Amino acid sequence: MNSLRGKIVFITGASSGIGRATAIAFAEQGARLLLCARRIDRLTELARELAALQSEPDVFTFRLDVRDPVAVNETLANLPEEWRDVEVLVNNAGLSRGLTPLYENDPLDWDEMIDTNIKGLLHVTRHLVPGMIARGSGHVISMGSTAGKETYAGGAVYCASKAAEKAIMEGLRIDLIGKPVRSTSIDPGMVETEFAQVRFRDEDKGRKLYQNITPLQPEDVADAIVYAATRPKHVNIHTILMTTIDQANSTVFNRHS
Ligand code: NDP
Ligand code: 8X3
Repeated sequence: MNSLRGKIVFITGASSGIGRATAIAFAEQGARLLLCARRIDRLTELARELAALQSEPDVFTFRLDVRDPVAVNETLANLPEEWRDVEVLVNNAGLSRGLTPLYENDPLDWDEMIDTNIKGLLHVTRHLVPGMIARGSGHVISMGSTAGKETYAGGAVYCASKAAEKAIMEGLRIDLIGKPVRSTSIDPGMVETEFAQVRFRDEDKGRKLYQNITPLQPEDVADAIVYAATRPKHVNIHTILMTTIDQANSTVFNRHS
């Protein structure tokens, strides 16, 4: 097993859902946590929670909008010296907007999804991988989705963004061949987070999506992320495709009533 004790794990979008659960799961491994999101108040609250869980939590939180490439490069370049050697990058920040036919979509929603899910992932990865190569160790783990495997109605651009994540992670793996840096795509189906509330811009509608079904929980996904990161260093987990037992693919669900 690859111990992460004392190693820096950087999680984008740690203020909610999968990113938040992943921060807690890596803290349990004794990792040092570098956490960003736009909602800094949420990160401060999480850091407080981690302090209650651990005797000596080592957490550094900062505000970052991954859609802004200048901010990504400047903020990461100016991290305190002791927080720069990222061992594991978790590209988790992401979102969907809307569930309507493509020809009825608001193009601003396309920008938000593409700028976050694709370009945000690219800029953060581009900034951090050279250091991993130079130090001779690193791991890039990105959030894909069943949506990147099979497109569903109303999800053309979100699904495209996750299909892009799949291609980017495959390309990164090819480009890293011969280098001691691993790359993994974690591809869940429905996970009960704020994802649907953000998609619909409606808390009630978002919550209802997870009724009459047993969805994956953020902790299930965090567990898979930690699994990939803690394999021996010669083991590269390419993808983990995972759903609740109530989901067969992007469109087939077992609703309980
Ligand atoms: P949540 O909405 O609960 O969390 C999304 C996180 O992303 C938040 O912390 C949010 O923080 C952050 N984020 C969004 N935009 C930005 C941005 N521009 N800059 C920085 N951080 C940002 O959703 P999930 O936890 O479900 O989603 C996490 C990832 O998992 C996403 O990539 C999503 O596509 C993927 N996924 C989700 C599934 C699901 O069913 N829930 C299934 C498969 C994949 P803040 O708003 O504070 O910036
Ligand atoms: C999130 C899962 O099916 O809502 O990627 O797109 S889904």
